[in-house]
Parts: sequence; structure tokens; C-alpha cells
Amino acid sequence: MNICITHNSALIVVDVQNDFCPGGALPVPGGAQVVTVLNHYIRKFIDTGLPVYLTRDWHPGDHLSFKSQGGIWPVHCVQETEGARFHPELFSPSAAVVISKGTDPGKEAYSGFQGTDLAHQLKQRQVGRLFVGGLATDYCVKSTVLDAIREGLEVVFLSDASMGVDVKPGDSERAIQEMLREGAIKIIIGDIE
Ligand code: VGL
Ligand code: ZN
Repeated sequence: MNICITHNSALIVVDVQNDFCPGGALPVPGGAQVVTVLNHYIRKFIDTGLPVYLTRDWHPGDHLSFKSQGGIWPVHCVQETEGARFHPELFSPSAAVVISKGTDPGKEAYSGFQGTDLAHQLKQRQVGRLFVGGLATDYCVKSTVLDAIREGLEVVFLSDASMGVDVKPGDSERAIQEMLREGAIKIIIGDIE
């Protein structure tokens, strides 16, 4: 599948944070493996002058998704902690825009669009095609992709730059099928012309 990075494209890198990588509080198995290929995508977009957004899970210490608050997840990505920082090898150029989500203690926000002004920023920059990769395929990447489709964007899922948690075996594969069913395109970096 050949795909072009059109003049109206943008890249979203979802939640490549220490807590979602091995050694972190809520590790995605092999999560750090996405960093190298994501860096290639980031460089391509920056070199072309196209927008790059880095989302981060950025929770208050009493976020409702934490087990301590009756949620399902261990404490993770608490604002200003080491676990909430981007993976140290992730290329984060100054031109990249950081989008913080999950900041409201009472609201879950898997998608980079929920409770942020990402949709507005994309409209302002007249983005029509969104490339999405990161962590985790079956949670925040999926939610971000589905919201982007609802926003009317063409969405390209970066399968070689995303990894899932698979709380239940097969979750990531089912997430991919759902994204494709809703209209996303799935590529690897070699598909880019
Ligand atoms: C995520 C679980 C909880 C994610 C965030 O980024 O996929 N998963 N919070
Ligand atoms: Zn979270």
C-alpha cells in the first residue's frame, strides 16, 4: 500500500512515555521498540515542515483510572514524575507540539482529542490527513484514531510504530480491525513514497 505524506498531513505520536515502556508502571511489552521507527517518522515530518504532535497521559495523583480510586490501572503518568516523561530516546524537536490529556481527575481520556484542543489546532493548520502511532494500540492509539475519523480526517495507522498491551490476548489485533473497519489505512514506513 503506497501512501503519500501530502501537504495537509500531520503526525501524532501517542503516549511514548516511560510508564508505558518496560520498567514503567504500566508497561506495554516491547513498548520501547516503537521509538526508533517513530523517530524516522518524526524526522520525515519535521524535515518537510509538517506538524508533529506528541500526546502524553498527564494525570493528577488522584485520577479516577487508578486502582486506588476504583479504576482499573496502576498509578501511572502522574504529572511531573519520571514515569510521565517521554521515553529518553524519543526525538522531540522544539517544533513538536505537546498535547496533555487525562488531566481532569474525574474523566478518563484515552484519546488525544478528549478534553484537549487538538481538533482545533488541526483545523487551524488545515490538516486533512493524520498519521498516528505510539502506545498503546488497543487503548490510546485506537481511541485517537477513531476520534480523528469522527473529526472527518483521513487516518493512517502506523502499524510498525505502535504496540499494544493485550490485557486480553488479541486486543491489539481486534483494535486494528476496528480502526480499519472505520476507515483507517494501515501502513509501515516502507509504504511511504
Ligand atoms: C493508556 C491505559 C491508561 C494509553 C493510558 O496511553 O494507552 N492506557 N492510560
Ligand atoms: Zn492513563
